[in-house]
Amino acid sequence: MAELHISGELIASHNDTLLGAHKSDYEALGAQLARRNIDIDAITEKVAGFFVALPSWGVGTGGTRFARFPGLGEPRGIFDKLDDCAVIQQLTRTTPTVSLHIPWDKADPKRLKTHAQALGLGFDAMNSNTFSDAPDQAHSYKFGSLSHVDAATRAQAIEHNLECIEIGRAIGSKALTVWIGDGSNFPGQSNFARSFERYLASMAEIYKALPDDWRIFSEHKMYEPAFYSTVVQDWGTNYLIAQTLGPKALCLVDLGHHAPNTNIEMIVSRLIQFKKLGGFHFNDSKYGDDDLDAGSIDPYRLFLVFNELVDAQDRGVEDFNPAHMIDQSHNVTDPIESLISSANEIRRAYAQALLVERSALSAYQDENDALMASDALKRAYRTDVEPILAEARRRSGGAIDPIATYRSSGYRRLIGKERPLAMAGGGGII
Ligand code: LRH
Ligand code: MN
Ligand code: MN
Repeated sequence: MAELHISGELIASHNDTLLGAHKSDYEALGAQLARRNIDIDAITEKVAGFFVALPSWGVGTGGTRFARFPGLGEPRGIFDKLDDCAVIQQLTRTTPTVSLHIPWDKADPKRLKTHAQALGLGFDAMNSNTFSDAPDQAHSYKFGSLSHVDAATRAQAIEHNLECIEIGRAIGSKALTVWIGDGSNFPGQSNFARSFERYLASMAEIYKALPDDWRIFSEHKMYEPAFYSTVVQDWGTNYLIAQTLGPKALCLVDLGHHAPNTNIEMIVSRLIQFKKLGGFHFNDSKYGDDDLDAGSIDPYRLFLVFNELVDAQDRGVEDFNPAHMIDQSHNVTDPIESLISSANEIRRAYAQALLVERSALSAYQDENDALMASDALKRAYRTDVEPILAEARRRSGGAIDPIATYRSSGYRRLIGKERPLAMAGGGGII
């Protein structure tokens, strides 16, 4: 039977020591925001209602193409991963769901559900994997999967996605995320049009099997593992996919899957405008699909993405319900600490975006006052919203300082004794 690892008393006693300073910081910020006609409690409430899903594969050490350095107490499989995710949720109250990757996390759905429920966790989108070969599969994905030239290989990849939907149905998921590694390394290696036709036909089969209340997210990525071309390379192709498949098909934006300097927030805006934004894989990057911690490299970009989301919310865009998920690879930090910090950074960007004075911004735009328009964003971004984030966590039973509380819990040391230093249970080198 699963049990929570961080005691409520530990969180409470840690919070007690910080409460005095926290209260005065919150009051000071409240007074500052009141001068801007912003009610701090209304913002805190919104922030406390914002959640982001954890990637099951993120709680193990990731690794690179060159090496993997396992850490102490690596999860041995999905049940350990869920235990680690529960610790993050207990402390942050920001991450109540986990996104599974099949076959890495394949297990009896009943056990999955019971274990997660006992930890107070639910499941977000399912992720299929046709970018690597499972030990027992008949056809290799070396030369592609859903777009493969061979019909039997495509059928196998379709079947795998259908199985992901079945597992997802049994555990309460409502979406399937499909990312494929299909592409080519040499000009001429594959026919762009034909491979895309094959991909669309395969996706149409998966779409047909989608329950009515499910959504399917296609995830684009410019390169890697294919280095000359990929079948779903950018948001334009992704939009065509979603449009061709139908209303339950939407685009997933992984922040790391674009060329450096791409204006991602504008892609987000376009997808919202044409009702095809499905959700996000949050992470940060400097060069490529670095899978670094959200907000660690370019927090302003993260804020600008959230600025678009809040703008859409404010404009009352219909059926606007993007999925928020983290997709990171942790190599030099304790993955639990990285995920705690990333969840906080994502909420920070949201809180800052909520502070943008939108009617003033809109007036500056209409007057072509570029400087003041930019300043309206900067003013929100410059605001230190940490007291709001801490208060949102505290009010929901989480920790004012989650990393310090986590460190003092000794969780990593404890599980280090239980879990032998070995290979992580799947979800390695991506
Ligand atoms: C591909 C990707 C995709 C996979 C995950 C492990 O780079 O972003 O979302 O499912 O990494
Ligand atoms: Mn991703
Ligand atoms: Mn990626």
